[in-house]
Amino acid sequence: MSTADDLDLSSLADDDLVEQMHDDLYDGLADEVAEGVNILLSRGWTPNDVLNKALVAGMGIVGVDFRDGILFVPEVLMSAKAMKAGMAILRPLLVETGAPRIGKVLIGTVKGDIHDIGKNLVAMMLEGGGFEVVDIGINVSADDFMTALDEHRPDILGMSALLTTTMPYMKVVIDTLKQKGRRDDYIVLVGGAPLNEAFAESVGADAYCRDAAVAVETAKAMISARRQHAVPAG
Ligand code: B1M
Repeated sequence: MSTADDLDLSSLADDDLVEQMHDDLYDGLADEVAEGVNILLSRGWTPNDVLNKALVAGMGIVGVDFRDGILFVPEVLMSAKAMKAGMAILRPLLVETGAPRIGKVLIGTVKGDIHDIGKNLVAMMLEGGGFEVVDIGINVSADDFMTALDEHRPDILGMSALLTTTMPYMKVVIDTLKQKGRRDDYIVLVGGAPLNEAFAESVGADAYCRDAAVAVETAKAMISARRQHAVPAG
């Protein structure tokens, strides 16, 4: 199914609409994806369900065909743009929280890597989970991480990598922290599709986060454990 100009998305039942949104994401149709998001929200879908069932699942289909050489970079860039159009609508809904901030997270995608959809999603969910988030973008060098850590003094450093060729750079950043005697100043969380727990351990991170929800849970648990173990001053 591909979106014809005269297809009225609002006439589709939920399942068909979600399927159509997967197709529209695949075809890089940002306006249609945004419209689909708004329709699902107006039908009472939670922002989380729209995100996971319509957008993230759709991006998974794009990923498979990219891997298999059916889609190429320009097409996937269009899909990424459409994904971001949908995420932009969900963002204010996912991050709204009246609760006091429970900690600060600085997050970036490591040097050599420009994938940012997953990182942006993690940043959004952390904000929704009550964290202040400083997102320093993509292709971030160890020096830039150090400068940003000095400037923002977060509790948690989060790093993202989507390529097997860039994930080892996380060790460069962590080793730089160690050389400066600052490794223990931060909880270091890492994530990205090619990573796993063993990798996180091997580079000296505190934890691997499989997805955005796990990132929020892990960040909360680790902040609370660190605060419990902190020796009171005086
Ligand atoms: Co790229 N790409 N890409 N790509 N791309 C992958 C990653 C790939 C798996 C596709 C494939 O072959 N199947 C493959 C990597 C293979 C490998 O290394 N083993 C690949 C490749 C090869 C490339 C290029 C080299 C292609 C080329 O040029 N020939 C090139 C590299 C560019 C570079 O970075 N230097 C490239 C380029 C691109 C685009 C620019 C076209 C585009 C990125 C656009 C953008 O991000 N703005 C793109 C995309 C979109 C993808 C796929 C299709 C989708 C990634 C995505 O957004 N997923 C991807 C295929 C795939 O992953 N299945 C692919 C959705 C997102 C919600 O999931 O990012 O996994 P994810 O994030 C999750 C978790 O991983 C976790 O939580 C997130 C939310 O639940 N998480 C964290 C992520 N970061 C975290 C940080 C944390 C915690 C959790 O910190 C605490």
